[in-house]
Parts: sequence; structure tokens; C-alpha cells
Amino acid sequence: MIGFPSVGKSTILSHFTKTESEVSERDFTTLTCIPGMLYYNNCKIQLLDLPGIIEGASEGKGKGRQVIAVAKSADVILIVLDASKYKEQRQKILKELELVGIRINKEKPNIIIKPMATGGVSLMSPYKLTKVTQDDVRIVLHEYKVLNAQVIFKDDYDVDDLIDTLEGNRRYIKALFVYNKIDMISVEELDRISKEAHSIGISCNLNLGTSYFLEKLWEYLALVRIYTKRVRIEIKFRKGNHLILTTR
Ligand SMILES: Nc1nc2c(ncn2[C@@H]2O[C@H](COP(=O)(O)OP(=O)(O)OP(=O)(O)O)[C@@H](O)[C@H]2O)c(=O)[nH]1
Ligand SMILES: [Mg+2]
Repeated sequence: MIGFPSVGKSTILSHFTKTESEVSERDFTTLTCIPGMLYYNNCKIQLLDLPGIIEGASEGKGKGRQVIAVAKSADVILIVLDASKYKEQRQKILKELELVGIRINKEKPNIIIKPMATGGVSLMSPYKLTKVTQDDVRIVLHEYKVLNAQVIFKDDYDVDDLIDTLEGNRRYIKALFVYNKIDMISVEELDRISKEAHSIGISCNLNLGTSYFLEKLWEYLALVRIYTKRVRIEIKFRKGNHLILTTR
């Protein structure tokens, strides 16, 4: 969970796991990474509560670089936002993640760069390229000291995608925007939030949207539960009409 201070990250951890992380109205309550175990669909999912980050975190402000580094190794990033001030928060967090090389909800660009001995830089693609020209590609490659290469774009990518491929250290991670404290906003605002891509609204205080949160988290994790033994469910009726379900 990445977010600005006091958006409710520790409240979320305490709500969904048995781990208690200190919650307080004041900013910067959480000072280290606190893991909790969440149980869903017979699986254990580790949820990490992190200190709040501030603008400039990617440059190291407020130990932000260490915090974001944790996000780099996550399977899903939960970007936690305060529903009442989400617009500025959303933009700022996206920028910080972008600056440390995290690309969210994006497929890795399928760009192939084959270094050659001679012949300069050539660009090929089975698609019509609308965002780059042969010259753009040549200039970027020259910046990276690549003078002869065959470049193949397997989709209509842009210059940033080419730079990401050349840098080679980008992380492509799924992210879900979790707007907490929806009890503080109007129905119209909630409606607007729920129409945004990759977004869900919750309120830990009023227990609103929490089961949908788990459903979405499961979907984003894209986990598959494999049973190595056939699961058999037995249904037995006992005195007093108690229904007993057992799996074997
Ligand atoms: N109204 C409302 N308040 C909430 C909700 N969830 C959390 N809060 C309050 O928001 C404040 C901050 O919550 P925390 O969980 O400590 O926030 P945090 O993101 O962990 O903050 P840092 O550790 O400082 O980064 C507390 O006063 C919580 O009670 C909610 O759903 N609705
Ligand atoms: Mg906290």
C-alpha cells in the first residue's frame, strides 16, 4: 500500500488482517514496513503497510526511495488515496512511481533492438506507427551510443516506450487505486470515482465496499489456486438440523 500520510493505510491493514498497525490522525504514524496476512479464497495474501510518502519521495525525500523500492517488488500496488482530496494525490503518486521506473497497468513494450555491424538505424513494424518516426528512433539510439541497429516495433509505441526498453530496468506492475474514506464525500463524487479505471471506493470506518475490495484485489493478483487433491464436499445432517460441510 502506497499513499500519502493519513489516507488510512494502517486502518486498511488492521481491518483486513489480524495485524494491528498504529492508526492516528497525525501524519507519519507508520515509520516502517508492517506486514499482515490476509486470507481470501483459501490463499494467504501478504499486505504491506508502508510509511506515508511525500512529494519528492522518488528523489529520497522522507525516506521515500526506500518506501517505493518495496512497491517495486510487489505483485500488485494498492495506491491508497483520501477520497476527499484524491485528484492532486493521484497525480503526485503516479509521478513518483513513474520517476523510479514503475509503469502501472501497462504491458511491457514489445520492441526488439538488434545491434548490427553497419547500415545505421532502421525501423520496422507490422503496424502503422503514428507516434514515432525513423529519425526519432535514430536520435534516441544515438543518445545511447547505438549507431547501427535494426529496431522492430511490434505495436504503435512512442519514444518513451523505446527509452524504457533501452533502459531495461522498468517494472510493469498492476495497480489498483483505493479511495478510502468514502463516508466523507457526496454520492456524486463517489459515482465519479467508481467510473474511473482501476479504481474502487471503500470506507474502513463504515465497512463499505470492503468485500468488493477483496474481489478486485484477487482479480488484479491473477492468482490461480491449485488443489493437488480432489476436493470432496460432504454434507451431513445431524440432529437439530445443523448442516455440516467438510472437505477432504
Ligand atoms: N472518515 C474516515 N476516516 C478514516 C477512515 N479510515 C481511516 N480513517 C482515519 O484516518 C486517519 C489516518 O489513518 P491511518 O490509518 O493512521 O493513516 P495512514 O495512511 O496509515 O497514515 P500514516 O501512517 O501517517 O502514513 C485516522 O484518524 C483514521 O481513523 C475511513 O474510512 N473514514
Ligand atoms: Mg500508517
